[in-house]
Amino acid sequence: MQPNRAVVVEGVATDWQCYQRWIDRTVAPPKLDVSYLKGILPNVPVPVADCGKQHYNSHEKIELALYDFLQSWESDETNADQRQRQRNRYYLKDWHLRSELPQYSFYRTPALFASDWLNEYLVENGSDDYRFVYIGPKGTWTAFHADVFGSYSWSVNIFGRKLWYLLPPGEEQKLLNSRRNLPFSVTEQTLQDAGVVFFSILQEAGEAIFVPSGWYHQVQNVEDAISVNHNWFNGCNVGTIWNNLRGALDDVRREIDDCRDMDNFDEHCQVMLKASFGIDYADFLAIIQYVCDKRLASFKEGSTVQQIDNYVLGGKHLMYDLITIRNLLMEIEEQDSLAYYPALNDLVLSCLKRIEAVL
Ligand SMILES: O=C(O)CCC(=O)C(=O)O
Ligand SMILES: [Fe+2]
Repeated sequence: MQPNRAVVVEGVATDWQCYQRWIDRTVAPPKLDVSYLKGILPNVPVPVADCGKQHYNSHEKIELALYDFLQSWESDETNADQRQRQRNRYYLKDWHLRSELPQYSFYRTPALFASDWLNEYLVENGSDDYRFVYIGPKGTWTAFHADVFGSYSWSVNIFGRKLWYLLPPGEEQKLLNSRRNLPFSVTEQTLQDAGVVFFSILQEAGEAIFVPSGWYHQVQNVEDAISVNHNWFNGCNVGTIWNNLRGALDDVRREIDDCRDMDNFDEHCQVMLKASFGIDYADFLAIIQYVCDKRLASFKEGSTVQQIDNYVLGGKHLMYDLITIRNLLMEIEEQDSLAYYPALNDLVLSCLKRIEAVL
């Protein structure tokens, strides 16, 4: 994670409940066990991308009832051309199944990815998380993008195969058009023609892909495929997230510079930052403060820190987290980034004081 390089990790999912039970591997070829899923999951509305329709730089999103989606998945067997085409358009993705059914533990985050400040904070505070399920028939795909905030992502494939194109940060610049827009989709040919350095990875069931911060990627389900994925950040990339957040605020300020003299200009900028980037300064610092105080409390009391999925934070890792947060907050102070936000600046200073008291 620290060198921000992509990694494939094998054999991380074979003991997962979803790996073992969602797929009927007694038939050839193996297939999704739709009747089992209908038996354990309620007929909830699920988010579905229509891969036949472009909406800005991604696919149009609709909502379907889970059982209707699963029904169309099964229509495979009919072989009727039209139904087949319909089936292979709809991609169930970004489904918060884990938070919707918290008592159903169908997987456990691989230990390698257990240090996750974002979901640790969101889950423990009852907020919307970044833990998703993807169920995509062959031919569905995710358009060219980099992940939210510049977060890491891990994606574990539990069924089928996915083809990934992954670009180290900066390589995407070679694809900008004359209006400085990135393409909606890429092919191996367009990447090669543009002289882009990229990795092409065929991900098998049971394998995890670690997508580092700021790596653009495009993903295609070359077979019916099912995956679990988290977006997150931790001590290794929190500085990148902060820099991206700061950059996004700069963009907002530039965008509405002509309104600089209005009342509450700086607060307006934060509202727009949240709308465009997903979080604002207060959200980001609330996560940092929460992670920091949880570790400080355990440091003082000698108790353990629970991370996501009941992983326990080791003593050296705890120190690493605290030192990383101290360095980040000192950098924020040196940059004078919170000059317009005195309440947030006070929060940072008091956090720093609490860390300095124990380090
Ligand atoms: O599997 C997909 O379709 C997309 C996954 C993705 O973009 C990610 O894990 O960051
Ligand atoms: Fe992604």
